[in-house]
Amino acid sequence: MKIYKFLSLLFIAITLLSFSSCSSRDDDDNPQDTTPGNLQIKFENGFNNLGNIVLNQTVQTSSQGQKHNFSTLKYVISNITLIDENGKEFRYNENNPDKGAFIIDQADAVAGVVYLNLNDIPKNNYKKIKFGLGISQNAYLLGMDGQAEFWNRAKQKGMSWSWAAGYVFVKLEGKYGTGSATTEFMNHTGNMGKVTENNTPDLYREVTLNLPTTARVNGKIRPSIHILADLNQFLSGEKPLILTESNAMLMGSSQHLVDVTNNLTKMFKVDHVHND
Ligand SMILES: [Cu+2]
Repeated sequence: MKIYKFLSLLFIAITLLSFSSCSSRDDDDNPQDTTPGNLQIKFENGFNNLGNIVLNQTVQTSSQGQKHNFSTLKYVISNITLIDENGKEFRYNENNPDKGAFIIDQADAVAGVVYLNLNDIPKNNYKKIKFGLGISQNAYLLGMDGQAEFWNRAKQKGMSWSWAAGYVFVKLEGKYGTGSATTEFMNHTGNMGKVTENNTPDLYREVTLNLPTTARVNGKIRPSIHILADLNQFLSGEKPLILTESNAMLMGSSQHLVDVTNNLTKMFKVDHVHND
């Protein structure tokens, strides 16, 4: 009986040893371990000199001296792409709005931050992030059936017109004025349906941002890319804009909204990356 007891103890010891050598092998540095990971993206909407935007509360003065605030601040992000150290791209559900498009709504912000959680990201060290502001024509042209889920979500969030017109890309509403912000405005940007057929501007824009530190995605670390959006770009951007009676209530892709789009395209920057 004693020899059996000894053998079974030996067996347990060997099993334990092989387990521990196994677990020491799937370290972060093991190139053989290709377990995909998750990634979080944080969007923090603010005025760079005032901090987070509180809807109906935070009042900013534009470079042209106009007071303004926001009651609604929403935009669509899609076609998120991660670029590694060698310039290789991972495209997250490209041109598939049901899985790869998101609505950033300041009303959903928790302590100033709106969170996106992406799953099944290939293990890699990423140096850049690229994303679309709005919905690309390639995605829109899939038709309503090709994006029924996201189209419904957009509807619920007030980020759609009729299907023929399509999505609202950026929805800004609030008040503006000289001495104080008292006059209502609404600037809703977006494409007027099929832009080539309708001969209208395409307001979909892609933004590429460098990461100040590498985002190390693997099975154990879920990095978080913390993006700041500086809404000063709206009126005080590359092209300073003044809200007037003629442009304060606009929807679509007219020239003022093209200007707004071009300004907003420059509002994003990655402030920092968390690797934990
Ligand atoms: Cu952060």
